[in-house]
Amino acid sequence: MRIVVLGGDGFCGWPTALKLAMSYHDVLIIDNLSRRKIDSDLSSNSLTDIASIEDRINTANYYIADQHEGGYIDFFHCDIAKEYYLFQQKIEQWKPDAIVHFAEQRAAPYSMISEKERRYTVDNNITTTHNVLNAIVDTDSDIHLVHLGTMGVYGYSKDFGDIPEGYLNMKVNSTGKDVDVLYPTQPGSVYHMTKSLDQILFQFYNKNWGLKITDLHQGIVWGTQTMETMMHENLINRFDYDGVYGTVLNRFISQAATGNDITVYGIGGQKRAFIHISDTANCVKLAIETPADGNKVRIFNQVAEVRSVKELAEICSQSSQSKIRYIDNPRKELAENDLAVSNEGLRSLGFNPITLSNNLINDVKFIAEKMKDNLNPSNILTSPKW
Ligand code: NAD
Ligand code: USQ
Repeated sequence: MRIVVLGGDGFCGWPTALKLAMSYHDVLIIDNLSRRKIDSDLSSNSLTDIASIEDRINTANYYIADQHEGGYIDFFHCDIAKEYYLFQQKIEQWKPDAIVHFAEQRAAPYSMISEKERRYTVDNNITTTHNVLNAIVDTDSDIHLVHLGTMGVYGYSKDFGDIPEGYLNMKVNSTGKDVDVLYPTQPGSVYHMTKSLDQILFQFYNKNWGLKITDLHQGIVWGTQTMETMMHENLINRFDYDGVYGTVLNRFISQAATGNDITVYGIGGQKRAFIHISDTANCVKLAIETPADGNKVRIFNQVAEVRSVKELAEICSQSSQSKIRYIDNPRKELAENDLAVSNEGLRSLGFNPITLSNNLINDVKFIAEKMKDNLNPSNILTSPKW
């Protein structure tokens, strides 16, 4: 298949693009490299030394060609929010069967720093998603769009029982009828709010133009390397550990690997859904290879397991000298929550989740230890308060 990966230079996008190209698909990455710029604006960095996009692509194509005929990666620099006509023309010219959309500002803390970041996150994420939908309508409405959404659109509670896949089945009091409604959103940050708004755009473009859309509501991704990114040092994936972009488990593992305290916010009673980075790539591949029809937006929960923050901190502290430090929670969130999530949709396509194990944690710890000189301790507690 011909697949465009928007945001393919990022943490989830790069290993996914590699996986797809190694699976004989032709891949075009479109990215404006804004994440690399945000790193430098925040004086932050990936713990791993990531190669330039040019070196990534050249090395990837060398390894793909060495292993088999078929499959390659190309790159096109474009700001999808600001350069609509350039973007639309590229899609028209390249003729993809599917577009995977990772290209959004994805950190909740970043989206809550100040009005500048709140407005940037809304402008960038909503306009990017809307432009992608328009490019599909204007080019070929048969292109299957696979979007990376988030578990955070649901909020994190069992108020309506186990979290279903996108739609809540309920009985309407006045008519007594059973209906499926889009699950009521409960975003906890401006970033999560943009993902809730994305959902409305998908519902409308599907209803009006019959677009084929899969929205993958993904949990917190952990890990850093996949089989493909391990092939050469130029292919190494990024690893965020800072207080703005670093996500909880990768932060805890890197803190444990470098002898820093493990930073639990509040009492650590928050439960969240997690998925390993290799499974991000696996699930996107499954979703692309079994496309949605245009009858309804297809929503899957892309998660492997639910864990509490405290439980993760204890696992990381047991395997290291680091102690757990409880910090006033910079976020507005419940002190504790209960959570259960269905992942039947992807399982029905063959998803067999990788779950947390000491072996896997050790793989990540190994990278963190190897790269520990890159960790700047002053970047650990940089979250804004909201
Ligand atoms: P990332 O910041 O590492 O990557 C995003 C990429 O998109 C970057 O390379 C960036 O340069 C690019 N981009 C952003 N705006 C763009 C624009 N206007 N035009 C072109 N390129 C643009 O983020 P990630 O962790 O890889 O996340 C990818 C997607 O997956 C996001 O939509 C995020 O919401 C979702 N997701 C991530 C996680 C996680 O734990 N990392 C969990 C759930 C969902
Ligand atoms: N937390 C700590 N200590 C830390 C960092 C975080 O206790 O050092 C806690 C937070 O308070 C929160 C939980 O860990 O309760 C998760 O925080 P996070 O930063 O790992 O995740 P979050 O902000 O929710 O965002 C991440 C990604 C986002 C994605 C989301 C999936 O950055 O792109 O959408 O995970 S989900 O959480 O399932 O909505």
